[in-house]
Amino acid sequence: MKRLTFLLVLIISTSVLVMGQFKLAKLPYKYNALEPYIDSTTMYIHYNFHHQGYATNLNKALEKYPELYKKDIAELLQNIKELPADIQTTVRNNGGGYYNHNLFWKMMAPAGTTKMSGKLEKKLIDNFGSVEAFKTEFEKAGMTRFGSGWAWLVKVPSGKLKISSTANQDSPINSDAEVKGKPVLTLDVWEHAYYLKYQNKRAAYVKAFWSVVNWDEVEKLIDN
Ligand code: MN3
Repeated sequence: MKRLTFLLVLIISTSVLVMGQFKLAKLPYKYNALEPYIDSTTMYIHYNFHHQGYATNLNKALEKYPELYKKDIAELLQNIKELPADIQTTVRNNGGGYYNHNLFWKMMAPAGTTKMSGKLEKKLIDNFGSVEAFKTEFEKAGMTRFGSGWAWLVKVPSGKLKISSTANQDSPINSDAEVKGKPVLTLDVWEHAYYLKYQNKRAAYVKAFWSVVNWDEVEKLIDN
């Protein structure tokens, strides 16, 4: 009986501890759902090792400051300079990686399951002149990012849509972002996101991305 009580206390206290930490959002589709544009092995490794790695490193860095587990990740990233100095870089890089990938998975869907609505099309035309011009500018942001980083479509505070790119795991919510605002579409252009299938051909990966964009999610993010 004593042993059972001990075990129960152990299980409950461990789960309370784990519950407070940052966990990956569940992948909204199967690993092979974005084939052939994004292959299943890349999805599996990207989610379970890269994304999980950022979450694990973030949680480990916050061990000294467990009250921070209760904060929203976006709030931590928006206020990095107010965090203890010894964890600022880890939160920026690993917290950024944790946050960015949670967004990225949601912004994709199996090919053919969503379609750009007339309303969204009009919004893109209003902001960029044409849907083609929007796509070209977004592709360019992904292609010209030297090294590792992300391409973004951002809703800036005035309500306008802008395209940007960030290095490493930075994002438009960082207080020092060049284009600050709400991310409404993003593409991971780290080599780990495409190398197994596309090797050095980043352009082919960036173009393939259009087949798996979740346009419903993009529209929802722009509207809310
Ligand atoms: Mn990645």
